[in-house]
Amino acid sequence: MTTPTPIPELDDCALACATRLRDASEVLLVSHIDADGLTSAAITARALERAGIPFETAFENQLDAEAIATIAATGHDTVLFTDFGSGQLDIIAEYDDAFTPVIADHHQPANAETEYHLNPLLVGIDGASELSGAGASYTLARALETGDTDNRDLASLAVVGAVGDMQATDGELTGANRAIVEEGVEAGVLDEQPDLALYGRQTRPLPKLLEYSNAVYIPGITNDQRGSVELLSGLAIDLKRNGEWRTWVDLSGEERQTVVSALVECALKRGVGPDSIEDLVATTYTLVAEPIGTELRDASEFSTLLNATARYDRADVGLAVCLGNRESALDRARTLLETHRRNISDGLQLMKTEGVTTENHVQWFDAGTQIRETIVGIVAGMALGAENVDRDRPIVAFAEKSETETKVSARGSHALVDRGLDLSVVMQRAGSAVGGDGGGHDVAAGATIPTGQQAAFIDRADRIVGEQLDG
Ligand SMILES: [Mn+2]
Repeated sequence: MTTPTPIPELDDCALACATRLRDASEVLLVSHIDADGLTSAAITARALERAGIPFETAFENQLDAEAIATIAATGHDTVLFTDFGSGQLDIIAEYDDAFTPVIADHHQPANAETEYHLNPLLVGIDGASELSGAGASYTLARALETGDTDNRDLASLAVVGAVGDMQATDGELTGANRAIVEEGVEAGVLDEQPDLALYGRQTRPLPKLLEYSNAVYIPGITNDQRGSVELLSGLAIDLKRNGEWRTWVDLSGEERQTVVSALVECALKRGVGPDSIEDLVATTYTLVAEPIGTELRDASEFSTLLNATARYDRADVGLAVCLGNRESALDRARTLLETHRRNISDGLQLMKTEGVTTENHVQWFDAGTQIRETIVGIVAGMALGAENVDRDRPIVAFAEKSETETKVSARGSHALVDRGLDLSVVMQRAGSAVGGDGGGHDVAAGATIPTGQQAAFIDRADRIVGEQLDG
């Protein structure tokens, strides 16, 4: 591999895994279906191909006992797991006669050991904020380099994976992720700049960029189409070109500065605190080899496009886009993203018309089968910024997962987290109290519970949130 390496702590392990893969006659690559898992698969697929190692690819939403049994039955003697595998080591170990596992993951390992196990947690690197599945896969890809191959161009996909895995803290990637960013910049595939932290800089019409700015809630702008257009119209900027709305990346540096100043002034006037104002600026990661004005150019938009393919079970489409298919796969991915956006807006509309139920400390909504369980969390997060929905209470939304299971998604605000809210604890405790389980992050978390337990769950969750906010 090309030296220096980005994460020296993982070098020995990455080299051992790479050597084992090279010794295999062929490999089954199995990855998780989400933005991090898709980029993990793309990175390792590219590296295996460059190393001349034959492989097949498969995806799983959940690596459970049944999925592992199916994998074992395929008869491959080497199976490479990316973005999962560590948490299922105990089950995988049962098949040591069937195949040799090689794992590149960043999740908490189960209580079992295996020889080829690449995971930042094993060397004291945080797997939640410092290295993603795609980052672990990138480390492996670097170790798979031979002769004159250079896999550093894959750093851009590793960054898309990390961003998609929500690893950015305070608006930027840190720790081992940072080392990967630096390699990408050196390899000429990435650029990083502080910029407006709004989603859609490459593709969204300017008013939509502001209107959908739910990272920082600005009264009269966020979720307010008229307010967003009004603010922009008052500036000395041409908002349209050839009859089409311009996008953020169409603006000159000076024009961007004008918008930022106006936005900050407006936010301050409407009572947005200085901490939130700071959140308006973040480090943005640009994939410089991709065309300007496309989703692929911005790490955050790219990861959203991948998530859209994953949520509708089209991992094949997401992988093809990562691997450079810019025709049918990209078209298909964009169609999926459009469908995804329509489903979200239908979901929001449903919440708006039916209304949420307010308890002492939480508010909730049961979508039943009317919102897909894969997007109910996004809808809940967006509803939290909408009119008629209180921003001082976390929102809990239910959607049917199967006949027996219900998905729970909870979303809070940073202001609530500052007051003590930790939804991961809420989901975990209320979930296990009703016979399910849950977890996640302080501001966004989820659970799966037996259908019919919604009321009992809300009762528990309401009490726990009350304790957190009082404490
Ligand atoms: Mn991951």
